[in-house]
Amino acid sequence: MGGESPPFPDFFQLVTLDETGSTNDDATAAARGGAPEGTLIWARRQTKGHGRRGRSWVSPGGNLHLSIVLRPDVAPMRAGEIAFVAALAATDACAGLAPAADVRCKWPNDILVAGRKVGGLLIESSIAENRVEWLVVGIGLNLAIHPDNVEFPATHLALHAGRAVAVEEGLALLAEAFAARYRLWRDHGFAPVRMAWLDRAAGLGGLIRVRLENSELTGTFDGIAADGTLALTLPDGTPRRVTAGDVFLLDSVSSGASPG
Ligand code: BT5
Repeated sequence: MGGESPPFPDFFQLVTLDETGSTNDDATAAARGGAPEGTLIWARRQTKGHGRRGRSWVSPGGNLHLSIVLRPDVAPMRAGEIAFVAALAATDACAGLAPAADVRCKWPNDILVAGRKVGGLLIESSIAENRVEWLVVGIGLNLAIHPDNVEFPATHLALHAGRAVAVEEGLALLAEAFAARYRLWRDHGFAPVRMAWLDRAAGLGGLIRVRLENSELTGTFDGIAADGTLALTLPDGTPRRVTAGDVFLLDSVSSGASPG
């Protein structure tokens, strides 16, 4: 709405939809059909937006929902690094929209503002002949509205920006940030991405609970390893690595609040 937007990065071929089931479903179908790197599917509304493990993602008009096709041609073990690239891009966009807000990444795929979930990431991939054939990076950001009846407390950006945030503005900022962070990763590898992510990590050094498929762990969040796995120390001093799970922050040591 009239605001100055940066030019949309050349990296992307933008597909705009008024409504769809899920941009991730559309983008994975497009990737299977040979869509090139940089294909970006943006929908104003999703009727079947989803998160991990079949969980649903509330996707009303006014919020941002998009999925990007990537073809980085790397070994499969590097595919997980893209979640950190995407998290950084999403936090960049949030920080740009709400400069005074405390914007954090929560492992593995949450974006937090003021300790509440403002966005989420869903990465899907295909491996062929021991290379990554394609990746789809789905990003949902609550700009205008958030659901209340969710497991992790949610929020939306306009509340923290102190003004309405047009979805076109969010799209432009996110696209610009994504292109820049992806370039950083392509040119310099995971190390600078990991450092930047740790700089924005929620709960670092604090107590966390990690919900695994069939069990739970509680321990101190030490950071992420060079391969992107979560590193924590159990109360008895045992170090542990976790590749997949849900993290709950049990205190707020580095959530941006002044340390207690
Ligand atoms: C995520 O999953 O956080 C990943 C969400 C990815 C959504 C994007 S939108 C564009 C693309 N197309 C898709 O279909 N998906 C991607 P997960 O960590 O599994 O969290 C899901 C949980 O978050 C749900 O079970 C709810 O509790 C909660 N939730 C649902 N909608 C929410 C919202 N709008 N804001 C905050 N929390 C929400």
